[in-house]
Amino acid sequence: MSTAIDSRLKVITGDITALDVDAIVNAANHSLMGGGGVDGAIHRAAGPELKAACQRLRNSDWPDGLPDGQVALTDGFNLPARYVIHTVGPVYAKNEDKSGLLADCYRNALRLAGERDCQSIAFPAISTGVYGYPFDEAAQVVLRVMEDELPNYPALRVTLCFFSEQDAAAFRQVAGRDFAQQ
Ligand code: AR6
Repeated sequence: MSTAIDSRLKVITGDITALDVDAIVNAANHSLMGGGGVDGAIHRAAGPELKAACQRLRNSDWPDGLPDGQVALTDGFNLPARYVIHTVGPVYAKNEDKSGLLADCYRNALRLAGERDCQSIAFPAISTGVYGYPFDEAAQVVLRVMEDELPNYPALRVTLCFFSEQDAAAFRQVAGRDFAQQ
């Protein structure tokens, strides 16, 4: 069954660096200095100015690194997106519930996008790659945050950008419904 937020939620498969949205979210690490996965792709596509901007953020606001669940904003430089919202997802641990930290990534990114008057934001599947979060558990967290938070940002459209059709299908399966794809 669709819900009230579905008219503002898209689920697509593709490369987040190509999206023409106001902000894309980066699944970064504490250092903010780049890495593999989507982080590496975003740094490559944005160009070296992104790393320099991240270094400035480290020097000014986050000398000890960006903690799990927190967010930091830079420009998008060579990306179509105006902003990159960097966040650090939790590393999955079997015996510890880190769903609150994963929810914080999404919640804080939405808040920052709202503060910057963004009308569109795209998220990758934070923590579900190198950081090992089981996809279905992460999908449940994402759905819950969207259902709770999107009503607070009536002007914001959200794209969940999965890297494989298999992940997009798994998300639809967890949600029990289809979503717009474009
Ligand atoms: N567009 C969209 N999604 C992508 C792209 C892309 N271009 N590239 C990969 N993904 P990961 P994490 C998907 O590992 O688990 C980095 O080294 C990927 O298939 O990028 O939060 C950081 O520096 C997966 O579904 O992020 C950190 O050290 C999802 O993005 C660490 O990895 C997230 O996978 C963060 O790990």
